[in-house]
Amino acid sequence: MKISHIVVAIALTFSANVFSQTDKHYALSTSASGYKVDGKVKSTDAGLQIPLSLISDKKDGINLYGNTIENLVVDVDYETEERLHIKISDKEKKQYTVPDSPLGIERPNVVHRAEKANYDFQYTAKPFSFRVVRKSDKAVIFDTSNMPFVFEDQYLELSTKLPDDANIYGLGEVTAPFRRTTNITTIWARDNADDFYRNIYGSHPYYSEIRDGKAHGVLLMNSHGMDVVTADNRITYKVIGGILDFYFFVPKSGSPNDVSIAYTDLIGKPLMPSHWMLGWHHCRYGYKSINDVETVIKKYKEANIPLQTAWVDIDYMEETKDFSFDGVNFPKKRMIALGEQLHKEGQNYVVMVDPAISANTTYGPYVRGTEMDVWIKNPDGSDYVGMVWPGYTTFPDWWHPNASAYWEKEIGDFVDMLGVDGLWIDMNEPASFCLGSCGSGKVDAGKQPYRWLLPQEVQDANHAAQEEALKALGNPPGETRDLLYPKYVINNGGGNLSELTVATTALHYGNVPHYDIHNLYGHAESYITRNALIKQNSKARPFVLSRSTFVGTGKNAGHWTGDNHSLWEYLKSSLANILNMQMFGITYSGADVCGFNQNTTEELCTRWMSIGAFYPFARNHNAIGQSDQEPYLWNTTAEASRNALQVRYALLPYYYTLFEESHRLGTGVWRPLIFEYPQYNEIAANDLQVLVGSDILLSPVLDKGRTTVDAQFPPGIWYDWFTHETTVENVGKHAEVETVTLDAPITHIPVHIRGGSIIPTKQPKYTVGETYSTEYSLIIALDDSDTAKGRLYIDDGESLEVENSSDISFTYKKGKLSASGEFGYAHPEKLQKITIIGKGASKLTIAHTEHKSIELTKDDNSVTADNVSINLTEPFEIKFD
Ligand code: MIG
Repeated sequence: MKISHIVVAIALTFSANVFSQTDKHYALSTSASGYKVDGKVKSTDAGLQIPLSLISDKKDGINLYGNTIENLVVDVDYETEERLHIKISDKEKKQYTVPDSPLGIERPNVVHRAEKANYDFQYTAKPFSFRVVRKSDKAVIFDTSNMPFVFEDQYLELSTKLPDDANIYGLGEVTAPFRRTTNITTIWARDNADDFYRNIYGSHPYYSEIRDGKAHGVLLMNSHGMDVVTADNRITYKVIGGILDFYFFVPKSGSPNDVSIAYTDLIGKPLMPSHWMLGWHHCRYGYKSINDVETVIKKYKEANIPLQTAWVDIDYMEETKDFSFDGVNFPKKRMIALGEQLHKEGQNYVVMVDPAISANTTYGPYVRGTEMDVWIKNPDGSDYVGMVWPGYTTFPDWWHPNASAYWEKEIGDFVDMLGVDGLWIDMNEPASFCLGSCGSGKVDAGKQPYRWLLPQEVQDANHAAQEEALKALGNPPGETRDLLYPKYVINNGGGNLSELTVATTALHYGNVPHYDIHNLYGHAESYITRNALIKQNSKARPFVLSRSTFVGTGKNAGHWTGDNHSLWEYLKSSLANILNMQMFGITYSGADVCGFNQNTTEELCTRWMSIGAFYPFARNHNAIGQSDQEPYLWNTTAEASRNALQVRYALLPYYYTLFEESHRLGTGVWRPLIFEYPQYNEIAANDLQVLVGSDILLSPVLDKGRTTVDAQFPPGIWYDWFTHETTVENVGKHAEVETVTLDAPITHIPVHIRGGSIIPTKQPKYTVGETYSTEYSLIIALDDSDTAKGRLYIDDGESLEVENSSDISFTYKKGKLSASGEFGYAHPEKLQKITIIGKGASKLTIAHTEHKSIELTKDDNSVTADNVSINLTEPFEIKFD
């Protein structure tokens, strides 16, 4: 459906208010002394090593925000053709570095210098600066020259130049337009309801730039708090600890997808979900009893809105204690029975677990954790006490050698008893309701009123007392840094670094202060939780959804973007948030559909269900105290949900194939248009449409009161999913991006298929299992030379270790569809239906002598062959005339 073509290119991006930006965070440290090469540059196994020392002639240029470190070492490793590693560290190796372990990042062991690298490394000796040049087009992709370079114990600063109006993507986690505009991105894991432009749950000091159609990526592997300024033709890193450990990703092709592949080669590939995880999920915080949950499941069914997974939030717990049940409203027996019932219906079950453990000597998980000594500690070695939902709590220290065993037991027993299919790990920034420590010795102190429920004077008094207590605890022994109040104050949305989290002075195993490790806490929990689930059931792919994430978390867990609001701005920004996660290698990700905080409206929830149905991880979720938002509550919402979910479920094999690609290569399941068509700068900022893989284009309505969408179409042919009409035919050498106004009445979301693609589908049913048990269909969408290509991946959809699988390539050329590839999947899978869309398709016929059973039906722009009945267990060809 299209209304009109508009020739002018318009910029499609969501806009949000930029908060006031202070000069301090923007400013460069212009008085900095800088460094010079001092000594012999050595060649090493994988590259070279450059010794640096401080240029000491400038007295005012040292100790800007900490203690200047005089001697540095630059290790330049040509790790692979596509990956350059530049590590600038203190010679004495005292600065904290991200651990080389699954609780940090497991680094590849590089022993040879890559031949024929796609990049050049160049440097100047005095002052020291370096450049990274992409060989193919001589583009200088990183250049630190003529800008301050500061290396202190609590302050690192380094900048690179950028061209005018550069296309920068990534850096987070933050709610902001996908293409970064002038801003500061602060990185410090924080429990916050998705404030625009402020730091929230996860930490990803990674960006990708697309310049003249070519992309590269840059990671700063550092777990400390930082501000990253993207302004004034530069990127400036301002980091409050650690080292400057950079990785550059420079694939030869310059394709943004290849940058994602190179990035995940280093950080780990995204997890492979099971079939069921790709179905529709429903959740809410604030169901009053298990009856509510059962009613929701029933009403979904009555409304024929497919529901795959029912979730239960912390409501089920007794006094919000992990691994316990509210005996009146969510009795254990009925919670177990709910799981059994769901499984009987082919549905699934997920519940929440928080990391904080109620500090109570009558509570098993606390007693056992104390015996195993797994808690984060105060500087004096006593157990650190914070406060979360159950009142005073301790926090597992994931780096303690007993932590995995502890969690395996608690998680394992619980999951085994309850029969859930996965865990949702929340509050792992970690969130805690005091400013740092709530004061030690609060074990058995009972449940306290949440701080926001107290009168303001009491809150202020408590806050002041907590700050005093925090200061009184002092620094860990031997610590020389100011961990509580570092002189460079990052632009943390929460203020003090220890605000609403564990104190930066608290200690992890090996006397590592929380200051250094804060951003890794949720990442570490996700790894240990995943492994605990695997221990409990080594056959099925584990399901973990984590709120806090770090570089590489995507291999352990999926992510939801946290507490958004039921507002149109948040519907819009959800697309950019998810696209960011795709880049960060957390491809199984989504936002709370219909909005978490505040009350949704029928129209907003309807539009949100329509696009939410296509989120890689698709779940409706609501906050406590907000009006209900189950999609069956309004007729239009119910209809829109059925419409969109039918497409989602039809596309399950396509999604699953994309997830397999993502798991193997690291590419996004959702992709911004610019990642597929990097040569067209007019789509560089478009974050209001997305591609699923490269072949399905979604153009949702994201504004109140609108029933049309101004959609950008990259060159090519684009067919309407529902009508098979050609919406855009824009081919030839001089084809440009075309903007089309699409009709989108309230229950409709425009979905387009790219000409040139072959899409595997199933017949949408109520559950994922039922859908998967139908036979396959193929949609062949022709390009301007009547050809098309596609891929289908098949396995059993649940095994952690895949024993047999099929990887089938389809091509259509000159009227012939052929299938080749690997056919290892043992179960007979049938192809039953083929739809060919494109000019002349409706004139096609088929040789009936060979395929007697086939029935052809024709449309204006397509032909469908039914009863094809071909086994997808071996190569085949089928010819249309
Ligand atoms: O702020 O468990 O982001 O999804 O429903 C309350 C209750 C704690 C925050 C999560 C949200 C969840 C809620 N949790």
